[in-house]
Amino acid sequence: MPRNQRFVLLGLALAIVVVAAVVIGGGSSNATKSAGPTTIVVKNAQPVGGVKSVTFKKGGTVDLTIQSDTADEVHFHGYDVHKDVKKGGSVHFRFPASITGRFVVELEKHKQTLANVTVAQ
Ligand SMILES: [Cu+2]
Repeated sequence: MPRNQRFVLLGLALAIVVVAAVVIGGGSSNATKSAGPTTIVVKNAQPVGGVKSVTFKKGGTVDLTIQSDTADEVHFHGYDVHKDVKKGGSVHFRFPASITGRFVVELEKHKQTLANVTVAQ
């Protein structure tokens, strides 16, 4: 086999290894990272800093605290948990992240979205 032809083959083999490493590596870095305990502050019935997107890993724990200066009910959709919050009070949601999907956490009576929670593999 001529020398330069061998280099071409070597180059091709190297390219395949690099592509495989990128594909495999990319797959593992896509794994869900859990946000951990997260707090959302509500002022005048609005989430401070805007509507947050929070991700929890399936099989882990959803841990979300809402501190509110507005009395209302906080509704965690999908898991369908309702908790009343007093003016100046807080509510704590903590349960197993068993259902995958994207769920709205809403200040129910004000029909205000506080957070979009994603539970993913
Ligand atoms: Cu709701």
